This record gives sequence, C-alpha cells and structure tokens, in this order.
Amino acid sequence: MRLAEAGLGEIMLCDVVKGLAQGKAQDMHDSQAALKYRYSIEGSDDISKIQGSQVIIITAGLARKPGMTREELLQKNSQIIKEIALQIKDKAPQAIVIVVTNPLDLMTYLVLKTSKLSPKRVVGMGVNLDAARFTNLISRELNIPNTEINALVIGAHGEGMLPLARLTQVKGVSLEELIDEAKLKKLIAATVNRGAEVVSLLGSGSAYFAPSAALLEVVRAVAGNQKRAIGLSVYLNGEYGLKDICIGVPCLLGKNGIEKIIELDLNSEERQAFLKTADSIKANLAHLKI
Ligand code: LAC
Repeated sequence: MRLAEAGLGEIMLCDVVKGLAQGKAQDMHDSQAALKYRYSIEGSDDISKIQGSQVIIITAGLARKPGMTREELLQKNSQIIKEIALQIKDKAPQAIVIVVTNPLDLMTYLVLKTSKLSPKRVVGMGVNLDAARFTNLISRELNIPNTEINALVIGAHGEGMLPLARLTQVKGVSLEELIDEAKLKKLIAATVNRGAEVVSLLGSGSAYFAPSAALLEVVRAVAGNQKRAIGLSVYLNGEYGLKDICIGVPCLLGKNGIEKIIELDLNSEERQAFLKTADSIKANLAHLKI
C-alpha cells in the first residue's frame, strides 16, 4: 500500500494462502477513489506472477511470537524462503531482491545462495529500520526533530545489532557528546529491543508500519537510482575483513543494486563488537541447509 501510494509502479502481491493476496489487493485497489490516487495493484496465489518484476520484496514466513528471538525462526522460515528464491532464479533473475523475512541476515544469505543472483542485487532490509527506530528514540529523548538526526546502526538485524553512538550525528554533533553514558546505554538497549517490544505488546504478529516505511526508503533508493548511504544487509567479500556472510552495513543503493559498500572507520571497540556479531551470524549460517 505504501509503495502503491508513493507511485512506485505496478504492484503484484503474492501469497500462498488462497484468496489472501487477492483480498488484500482488492481492498487496497478500492482505496483509490476516496484517496483520489491512481495506482496499479493486484493479488495472486500464483508465484509465477513475479515474472518480469524489477523489484521483489520477500516478507513471506512466520513472524515472531512474544518472547522469541528473530534467530529462532531460522528452521521454520528457511524452507519457505528457499522455495521462493528458486522461483526468483527461474522467473525473475533480473530483479533486485529485498529480503524482510527473519532471521534477516541469514535469510538474505539463503536467498542469495539459492537464487544465484549477483550479490549486488540481493539485500536485506533491517538495519535501516533499526536506524529509524534509533532516530525516533533519540528525537524523543532530546526533543530534536528527526530530520536533524543521522543515526547509524550496523551488524545483525537481531540481538547483535549495533547502534553506533559515536558515528550518530545530531545537528552535526556526535550523539556520544550530547548525552551521558547511562542515558545512552538505555537508548541503545531500547533500540535493540524495539521490535521485540512491539511483538510483545501486540501479542500476535510483529511490527508492520515502521518496517513498511523502512522498506519504502529502500525501494525509493532503487527506483530513484539515489545511491545515497543506507544501511542494508549485504554480502561481504573482504570488506571489514569478512567473507561469505550477509550483515548490515551502510551501502550506496541504486537502480542496478549495490553500487558501493561503505567501510566505516570503526574504532577498536566498535570493530570488536562488529566482529562478535559477525561470528554469531556465521555460527547460525552453519545450520542453514543450502
Ligand atoms: C522488526 C522485524 C520486521 O524489526 O524484524 O520489527
């Protein structure tokens, strides 16, 4: 709905549950007249409808239940994601694929390896959502508009997420210099826990509106060939001293996918934390059946 309202092309919703995507699409289609918008949106239970898509967004799979980590979804969602990735390989190898399903970094890796697309064309949407949440929490804590905040989050979109206070800028000043350590720790913990907090408040299902907004940001970068820095889970091949892993780092994203992976100048503490997160992703990758 966000993509359609933003005028980002023709939207096809696919879901394996009969009628679900059609029903949602019909409901969204009916919104146009009252909104005085025009957009194209259709639904189907036939995944072959992805044929010819320029951008494919994968949200399929189970969401977390209260108390669950994103990583606990690994086995349940792997099979679903693999089947979809094979369909992409077959029917839409030209697409740019944005993975949203959790555990995000692992599912991004699985889509990349199964679809055999170029690593430039498969990204995971996670740390830009975490950065949006971090921004929002900073904005509320300091009573500063979110437009004045440039928050940076890297690492896993999971328990090992790393909101980087030193490299987060508030009106051009490092966040680290603006608030005391105790408050900073709280802000970081709240950011890491934000998704779980929503899951626990809802009781069933996971966050929805902020993820869709963060996704819109990613699709806009592709559609507008923006090539501005945005945090994404991408395949590293030597960057940050890491190989054969998908993990969240800032990238320049445009119409052909990843133009550049930005290597931040991390201090030794940040680097250590980043490598620790990478280790835990690698340990989970070992459980993936590719
Ligand atoms: C979240 C899910 C989308 O962070 O991973 O809310």
